[in-house]
Amino acid sequence: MILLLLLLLSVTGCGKSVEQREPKLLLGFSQVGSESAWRIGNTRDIEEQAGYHGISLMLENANQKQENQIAAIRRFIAYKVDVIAFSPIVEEGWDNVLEEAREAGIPVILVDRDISTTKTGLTKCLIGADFYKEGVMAAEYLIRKADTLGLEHINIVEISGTLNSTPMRQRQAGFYDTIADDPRMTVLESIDGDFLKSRGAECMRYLLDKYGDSIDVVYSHNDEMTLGALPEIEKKGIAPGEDIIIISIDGGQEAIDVLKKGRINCVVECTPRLGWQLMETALKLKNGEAVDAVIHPEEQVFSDEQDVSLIAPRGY
Ligand code: GZL
Repeated sequence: MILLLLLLLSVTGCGKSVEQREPKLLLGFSQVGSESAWRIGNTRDIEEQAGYHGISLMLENANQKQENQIAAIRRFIAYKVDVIAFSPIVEEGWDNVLEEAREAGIPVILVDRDISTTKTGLTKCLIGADFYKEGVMAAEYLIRKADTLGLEHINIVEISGTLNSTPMRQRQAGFYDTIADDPRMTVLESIDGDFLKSRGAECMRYLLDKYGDSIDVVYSHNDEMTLGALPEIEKKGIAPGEDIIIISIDGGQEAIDVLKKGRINCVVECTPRLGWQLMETALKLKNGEAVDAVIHPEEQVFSDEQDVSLIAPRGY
């Protein structure tokens, strides 16, 4: 009986671990880079979820270059992967390579960021945050804060993410649209910080030199740039979170720790945990099942309006 059972297990593969079983599909994923704690957390989550789902993952890091992403997608096509997924560093410039994927019969999933195209059917699904809503939530916090403090005129500087990327365009649009009708609000200047900590510091130095203590609010499109900006503010003898309202986006552990210390006033969450949805969607496409065109994760706002000591560990 034991021999029969062992023979049965070896034939059906039931005795194999997930790693040893034939992968359910081969997924090619082109990642933007490693520019932030968010991005690193996103990569880690995708790798973990591929393992849990028994999916073989070919993950390529583009190191912030669109040409590297295009080359990676072409390699995935040549390798005949079952599904291609990528987070487009910017919205334009993808039509040709995505038409090549379509001609090869390989479905494409957008993760995190979107593309801009006049063509239809180049991708099957977008799994990522509602960045416009993140911008709205950031502005709604500022309006509440201004009401609470009784501020009559508010000068805002914006440190934006990578130009022409979906998060940069939509976080800006959501924020601007929400403050548009508030006569107290003035945006002094918006400057490209490219989602990088070093650029965040450079941008803040420039803005402080130009506008000095007339700055009331810093609206930063991600935590990395915010964390680069804070020491530049403090070098001027200005207390971030007190003398200047600091609003950031992502919600990584380092920024939450700084929020708890009162040096940031508001952090809008942008979850990097997109891996489970990606793998579930890839499996549906492999099996010829319908998938949703857009999948947005739930997201929240952390701010000095709440008991920040209760915020659980963030995991990225
Ligand atoms: C947002 C993601 C952004 C993060 C940054 O989903 O595209 O890119 O906000 C990251 O930290 O660089």
